[in-house]
Amino acid sequence: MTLRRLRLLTAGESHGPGLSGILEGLPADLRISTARVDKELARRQHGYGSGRRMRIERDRVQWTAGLRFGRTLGSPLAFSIANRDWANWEERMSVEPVASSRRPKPITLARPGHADLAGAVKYDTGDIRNVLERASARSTAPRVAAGAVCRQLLEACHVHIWSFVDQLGPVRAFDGADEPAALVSAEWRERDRRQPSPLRCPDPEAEAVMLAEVDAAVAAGDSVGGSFVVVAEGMPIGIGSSAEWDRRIDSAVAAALMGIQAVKGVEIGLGFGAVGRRGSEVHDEVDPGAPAWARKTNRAGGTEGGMTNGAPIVARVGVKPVATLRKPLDSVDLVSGEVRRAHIERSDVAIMPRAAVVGEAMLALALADSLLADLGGDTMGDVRAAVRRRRRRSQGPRGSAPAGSLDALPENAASEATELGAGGSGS
Ligand code: EPS
Repeated sequence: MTLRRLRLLTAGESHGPGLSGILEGLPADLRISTARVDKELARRQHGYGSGRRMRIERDRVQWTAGLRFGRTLGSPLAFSIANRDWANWEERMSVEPVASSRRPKPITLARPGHADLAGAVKYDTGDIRNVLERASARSTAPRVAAGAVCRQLLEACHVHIWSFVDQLGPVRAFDGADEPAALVSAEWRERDRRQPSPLRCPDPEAEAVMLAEVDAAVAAGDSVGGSFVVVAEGMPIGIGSSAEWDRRIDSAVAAALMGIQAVKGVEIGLGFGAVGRRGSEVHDEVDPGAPAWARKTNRAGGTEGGMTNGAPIVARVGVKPVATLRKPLDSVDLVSGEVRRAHIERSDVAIMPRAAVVGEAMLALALADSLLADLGGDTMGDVRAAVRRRRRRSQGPRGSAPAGSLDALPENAASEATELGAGGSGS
């Protein structure tokens, strides 16, 4: 699945000199706050269960192209993020040739669950470091920077994205409620932006048990996974398409989220929870008293027929435990064929709070792309005007907009009324 209008290319090894990205296809005149991008990069570094590496890095974006006076030019936006840890790896990860006597011992014991083994076969290398450096979750940093740009575009269109951790290991928040996002308080969301809790879980009782679960995994030399929920509020109705599988908004959202390291599953709305229920317990009735075709429930997670339906887009993302274990599983040496314990790298034990921030970035990228692909626009003025038009024709039945306003009518009806003169068809 590729993006339809935007293009994002990222590069960088985890312990190389730095990370880079190019985001192409943005409209001109989008105001970009660098502080906002850096804030998202800092959020990606926060969380209980992170390894020592996060104490070394202070991720900051450095723009190298595409901006003038803080606004996009419509040209490719290019940026870099330094790896502070590079100072400790200059020889081991040297870009220039190094005599074989000075090279580090190759890594030959693949970690089950990591890219190590398949990558070593694919690239025909006897040193797994050549694979793991790029497979590292460090490569999510430039994705978060690009996502922070997309998020600013979405916010200019009144679309807001947030997330929370809803499961860590076996511990699930809100007793596995159908619509956990609806149970998160505005206060928690506000506090999460300013001073996030250690695991970014909005159910404090569950979070206390989750913290103990991380400690238990550390003590056992093991790792834990979990799931997070990511939400986008304010998407206009009808973005995506039922006309073809690769235009469905669900495909774009799932592909963007599945592309995050360690992700093994994505559910939209009830997801797999819908399969055992009758239709009457799954589909969302329109709330006749509410404007803009709002629903009484949001079990669909904001998508129907491959299109946004105006309700918040809600995706739950399942993340497997980190593959590097202090007490490693068995492996087979790539060269000697000996059975030995898998390689140990410095690593995280639990990545849930950070993975959720990456999920926000990927959702922002997918939604900004779909919005731009569907509504077009070379400038932010064009994009905003198109979003406004779409919102006008999404207001719902007559009566939810001021009486006599053409905005109260679906857009086709409105233009028909204009053509026919006041009073519409008169029939
Ligand atoms: C990672 C291992 C750890 C993580 C890294 C992902 O790095 P290191 O081997 O340097 O300790 O900290 O994530 C990041 C550096 C990051 O910025 O997210 C891995 O094996 O994927």
